[in-house]
Amino acid sequence: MMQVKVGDCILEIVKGDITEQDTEAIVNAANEALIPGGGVDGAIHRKGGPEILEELRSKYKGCPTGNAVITGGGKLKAKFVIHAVGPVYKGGNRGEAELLKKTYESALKLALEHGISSISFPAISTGAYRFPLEEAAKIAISTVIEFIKKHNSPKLVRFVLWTDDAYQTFSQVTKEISPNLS
Ligand code: AR6
Repeated sequence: MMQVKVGDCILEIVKGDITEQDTEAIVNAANEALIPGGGVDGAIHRKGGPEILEELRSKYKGCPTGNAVITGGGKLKAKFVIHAVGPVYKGGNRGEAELLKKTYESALKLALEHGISSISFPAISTGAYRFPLEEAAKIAISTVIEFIKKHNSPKLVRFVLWTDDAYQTFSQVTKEISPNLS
């Protein structure tokens, strides 16, 4: 586990399962159709129960890449799930980096609008969507730091990494970026 202070806020890097987090919100790595798939998405819907999908169906038609929508957390510990749609990686020349940044910003903006003070993120796009891990980590960490510096919120942002490789990469990138924090 690793913690870094950013102003009054805390950025945390942990290894674990996003569905077990007790932060007010957790973020889902969703798809544009908002139809449950595998990975994080599958785990959230399995553990959270059918009401999350019912709410998605009744409120939203879908969600374009780079955007996010919010529902309740169903049976999860988290009160809210923010469903964020990251880009499919297609070689790196199709705006994937900008879209991944926008995805994190969209999720953080929704959190701000709902007064959410603690949130957990997975490594969006690094599974089925094949975004290279190190580049994804640099974008994820720098975008979160930029946002919390600007808004002084959320008070806690936790990255929850499933694999050793993802945990090591996110920790290393945070170490490289954090000395520049003031
Ligand atoms: N907790 C935290 N991280 C996890 C967990 C978990 N329980 N399970 C997997 N990961 P992915 P994507 C990691 O594929 O790449 C779905 O089918 C995993 O090791 O969940 O954005 C959706 O419906 C990887 O590092 O999301 C979409 O169609 C990271 O979470 C599509 O996949 C993201 O992997 C989205 O693909």
